[in-house]
Amino acid sequence: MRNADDVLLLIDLQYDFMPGGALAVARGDEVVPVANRLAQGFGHVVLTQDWHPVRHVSFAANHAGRTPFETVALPYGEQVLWPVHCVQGTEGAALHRDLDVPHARAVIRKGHHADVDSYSAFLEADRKTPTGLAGYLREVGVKRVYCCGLATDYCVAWSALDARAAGFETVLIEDASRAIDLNGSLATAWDQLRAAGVKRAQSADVLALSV
Ligand code: VGL
Ligand code: ZN
Repeated sequence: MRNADDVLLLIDLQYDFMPGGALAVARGDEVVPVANRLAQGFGHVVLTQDWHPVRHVSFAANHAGRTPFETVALPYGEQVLWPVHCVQGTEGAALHRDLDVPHARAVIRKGHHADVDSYSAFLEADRKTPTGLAGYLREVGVKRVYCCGLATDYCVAWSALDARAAGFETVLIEDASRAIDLNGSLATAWDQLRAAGVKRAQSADVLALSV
């Protein structure tokens, strides 16, 4: 079992990111059993849920003449336009039923402001509105954050970079994550993660307590 100052952050294990979902990540369902195994080794687990209002600014359907996977310029920067996904209260926004983490202590819902996206579990896409997760983790004495889930190159990478920026030692568990990989986004994400000092690990090593 991991120390009390470690947390496992399981990102967006929701139906819309699974094969057949609105924003399907290839082989995204394969990470659920890996996440379950990892969670058994952690006393402290936190989940996230992408949780958008139906009029969310990240949905291509809310921009006349735009189609998914194009980008638009928004006041806070460039935004990829996505298919409608993870709408609050829908089946697609629900956590996968096979996720077996009854001891998860908190669920952070993100992307709930209609005008701002939030890939990161820590900071919204305006890069200044906090979700409160950093404060919560600090208050309960967490020092190290293990991140995994969906998608490696968006919500997992952004969460890991922000965990690191908030001063936590940060590890991204590669085989417990799957990527969207849009226009080279996976390679770019790994470059940024490496430069920021986020460690790259495999679940077997994390379970063996060697990372
Ligand atoms: C995500 C795109 C849009 C993710 C969420 O969970 O990686 N990606 N919303
Ligand atoms: Zn989203």
